[in-house]
Amino acid sequence: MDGFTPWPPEFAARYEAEGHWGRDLLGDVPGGAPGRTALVAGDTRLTYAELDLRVRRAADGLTALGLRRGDRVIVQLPNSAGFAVVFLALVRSGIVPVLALPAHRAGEIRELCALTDARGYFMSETDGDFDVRRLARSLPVDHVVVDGDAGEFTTLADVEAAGRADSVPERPEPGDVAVLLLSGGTTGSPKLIPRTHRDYVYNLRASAEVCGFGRDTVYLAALPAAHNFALACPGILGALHRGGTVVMVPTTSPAETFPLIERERVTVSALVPPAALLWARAAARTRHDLASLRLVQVGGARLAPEHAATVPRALGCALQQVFGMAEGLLNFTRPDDPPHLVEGTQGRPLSPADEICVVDPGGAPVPPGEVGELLTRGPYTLRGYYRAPEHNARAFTPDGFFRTGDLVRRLPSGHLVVEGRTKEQINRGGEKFAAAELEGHLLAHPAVRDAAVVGLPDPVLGERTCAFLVPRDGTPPPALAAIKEFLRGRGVAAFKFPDRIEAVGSFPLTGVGKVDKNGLAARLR
Ligand code: J2J
Repeated sequence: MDGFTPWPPEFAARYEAEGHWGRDLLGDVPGGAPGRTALVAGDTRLTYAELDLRVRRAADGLTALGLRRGDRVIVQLPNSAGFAVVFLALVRSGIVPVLALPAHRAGEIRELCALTDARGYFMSETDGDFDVRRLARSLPVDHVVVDGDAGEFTTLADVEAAGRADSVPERPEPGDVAVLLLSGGTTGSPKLIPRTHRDYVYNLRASAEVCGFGRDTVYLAALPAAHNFALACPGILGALHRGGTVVMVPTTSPAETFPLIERERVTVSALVPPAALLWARAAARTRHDLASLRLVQVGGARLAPEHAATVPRALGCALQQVFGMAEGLLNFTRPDDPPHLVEGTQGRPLSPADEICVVDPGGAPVPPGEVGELLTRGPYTLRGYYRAPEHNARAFTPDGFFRTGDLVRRLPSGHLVVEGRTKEQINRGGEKFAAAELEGHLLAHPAVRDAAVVGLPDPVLGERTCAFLVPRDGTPPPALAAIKEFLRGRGVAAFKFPDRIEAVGSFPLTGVGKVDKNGLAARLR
């Protein structure tokens, strides 16, 4: 596939020789006994045999539509049986899903379409105020497939009905790109992460091993399935690989998840810190039985050490901290780690082949135990973003280490503590976006001369978004509500909306003439 940076041959040979990379394909990952329950979502319950049948028909139906190995399609589906069927059918046929979040809106979907030359758009029925059909009509794709009432488009059910269960599809190669994941972003335009069959299979298999997933695992996918954490760390794919059961729900809200935990005897789930806090609080007064829960994985943003102690106590299960990234590297605290490591660190690398470097701003390694930027290289960490050569020249060192933009401290045990970041990204309770992206939208507002987006500390979200605006001469600064309306009109996902607007006359500058964002944030303290 064009725009994909492969691992250098000597690294590929090593990852194969060491047994990290095999020949298995992502679409063949489900590994449960035919009669066991693979998937529960809403009113749908599928055994492994039923899931496989639906995936085989859908894969053939997609080929009948004219989609081919290597084609890209945008998938924007909530946590549902449809997501699992579409995802597995696509990767089995070598068609590459570009995983958009349900929260994305027309602006983001259009950009992803343009970046990937997508041939298809997979969506669900209109949700709330989002006129997804109007968007679908305007996209330059050959196929729109709807999970639900399709109107003028094709339904997923039609695709499955048109497909034969006994046809033998063309199979991708293990080194092919299987899926494109969305990066949290640090620039004005979206960045996509190519994950190959062999690196992603390794990712989910090794994660399932570390987390002890097995046939008795009942995994609740409450974070968006399009997110790496819920998809493959070990997530949905890890649970299916080990023959467990996946329960899909499109929200982390206790009102919806707790009844499901009780009914399905859920054993494990993954959460971002704000959701974990919500669960801990709700657990104190719930009438639902959560005793089946054995493990809650928390990651995506910093979990405060005091919460790390209270969350597992309130839920009556073990905690695992996960410091991961869709780009690759995953760190987990381990089941046999002592409490001070589980509560006070974000885990250690998943793989013995993960290479970790902690460096100062000049790129030199810092003394052991000191804070520096985390660089990494390994068998499931990307070597380049998709179709982004200029950005890649900055995001990687010449010897292929990915510059994570995270500031960490490494303990003698190898565990990492996340201390901050260098990248200009907002992490609002685990939902990420580039400051530059929001600034770009704000600059398009007629009353805005300059914009700087900064994350401010927040006790629940970790961070909330403040947009500092320099109004144009003679215009009053726009109010927060007006800015949100403006962003909605531009098709921007709501999680990128600022929580607060501050009008200023000018921006303070750093010594090298950049906007001093620390200085701006300090003004509010
Ligand atoms: C502090 N910051 C964290 C943590 C991620 C598992 C878990 C998370 C993600 C994820 C993921 C953090 N403490 N525990 O893909 O498989 C911040 C860092 C990191 C960025 C990556 C997974 N866990 N972060 O969050 O691609 O800044 O992946 O570089 O969405 O989130 O974001 P993302």
